[in-house]
Amino acid sequence: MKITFIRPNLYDGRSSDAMHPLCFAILKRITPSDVETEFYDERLEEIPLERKTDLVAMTVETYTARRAYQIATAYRRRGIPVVMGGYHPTFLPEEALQFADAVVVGDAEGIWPQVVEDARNGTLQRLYRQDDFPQLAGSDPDRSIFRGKRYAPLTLVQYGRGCKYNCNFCSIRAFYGNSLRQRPVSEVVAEIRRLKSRMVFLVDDNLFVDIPKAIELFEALIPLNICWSCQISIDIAQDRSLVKLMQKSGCISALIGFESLNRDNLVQMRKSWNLKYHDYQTSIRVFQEAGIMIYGTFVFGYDQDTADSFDAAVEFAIENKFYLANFNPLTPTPGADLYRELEEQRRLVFDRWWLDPEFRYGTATFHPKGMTADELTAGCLRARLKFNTYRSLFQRAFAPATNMRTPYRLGMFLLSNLISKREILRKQGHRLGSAAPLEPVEVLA
Ligand code: B12
Ligand code: SF4
Repeated sequence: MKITFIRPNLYDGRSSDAMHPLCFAILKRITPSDVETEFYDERLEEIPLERKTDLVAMTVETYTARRAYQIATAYRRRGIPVVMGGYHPTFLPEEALQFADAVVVGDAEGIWPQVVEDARNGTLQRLYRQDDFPQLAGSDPDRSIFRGKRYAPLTLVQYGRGCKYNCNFCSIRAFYGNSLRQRPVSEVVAEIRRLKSRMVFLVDDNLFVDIPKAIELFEALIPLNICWSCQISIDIAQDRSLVKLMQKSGCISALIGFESLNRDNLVQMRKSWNLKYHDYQTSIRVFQEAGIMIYGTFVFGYDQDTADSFDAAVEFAIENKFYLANFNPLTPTPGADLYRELEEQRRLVFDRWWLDPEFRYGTATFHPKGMTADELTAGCLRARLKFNTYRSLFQRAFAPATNMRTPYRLGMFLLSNLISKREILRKQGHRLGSAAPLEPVEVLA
């Protein structure tokens, strides 16, 4: 039996910032060893639809749903069954089942071998529901599946899953519920040692959901002498010794969701804890004095935002010499409370933006209160372009404690900014999927 794993892109083209999709290294590890596997990442290569295979398994996010459904239809027309898993099918299994033969809801661990067995026996079920939150001990992603593919030169490693916060726009709580799970530190350290990578991206949504466990990890990372990046919540700046420990263990950059400069917006999105201990300026100093470069993210479209909010956020990001920054229109995704709220208030522009052929990446999907949807789209694009001008690049580069700390850092700063600029221009205004209409085909016998 042969399984073809597929990571669809947002559209039917290539990207230059692709990172290893960890879910396939996990799926590969838990696939029975007598099953042949192959893997295609549409961000890097065209999917060879004509190649013979027995089962296609795709990961689907909301932004890639339209493209995933198109690819699935192409395979199913050839009589090849398709299984989908990941965030989007977990939130909308009924929708995914219009295009797939089977859907896996939730984590793959503990359920995937059964799916493979059923496919092998021709008894594939429609829905496989992982109602549990499997323990992560023993998880050992098999990255051999990525061999020969040109991904960004950093290694993605997951320590834990879930978040203790519940921001109203975020999919994480809806996916993981209240469960917070970490892998044993010894296994994470062994994995990093084995990979011999000097640059690691810890992909946890919030590395600080359990502070004692974060400390345990950082202490174990010190002897590895690696550089690592992460995603964290800003409230951790209250504990300078912890930030120092991050630095000592090799942290060089952190993605932080600032989201808004307006306190009422933060309250509305259930993120007022962003300002619980310090104002932004003080928190930023704590990280930057420890040499940690900041990748700041902002969303626009909450009730206090107006057409003037964009420039203030860009100025803030440039003045604070952020390593990178993103300025996104608030985008309701299924599963998040925000989606239900906007749907109830009848403020959505599209019925399902992720399937709509008129939707374009980077554009508004709902009607904000303080500006028009078009102003929201234009403001975010303006902010992205302004942050990514060469003038801004030079202004931000001159930060001896962070972006210019070493020649390696400066190189990383320049390269990341140039790739980010190119990807923004490439993705902005792009339709999701290809121009082909969405055509579900009959379920296979
Ligand atoms: C790292 C990351 C990125 C990286 C890229 C990662 C990569 N490999 O290319 C960067 C920073 C570039 C990125 C970009 C974006 N990201 Co992102 N990203 C993540 C993050 C933090 C970790 C991904 C990861 O490695 N997870 C670890 C693996 C093991 O988990 P997993 O993929 O969920 O897989 C498990 C299950 O879902 C399931 N499963 C998944 N697929 C399949 C398939 C089958 C067949 C089966 C059986 C099971 C299964 O089993 C797996 C093992 O248990 C996730 C959040 C998260 N915790 O996952 C967000 C997340 C996936 N990203 C998200 C978004 C929105 C984006 C962007 C669209 C943002 C934007 N506006 O541009 C972009 C574009 C993404 C794209 N599609 O091209 C959202 C998706 C929400 C949604 N509803 O779809 C998430 C959930 C973040 C969030 N807080 O909401 N991202
Ligand atoms: S802190 Fe980050 S990961 Fe956690 S709920 Fe908020 S946005 Fe999501």
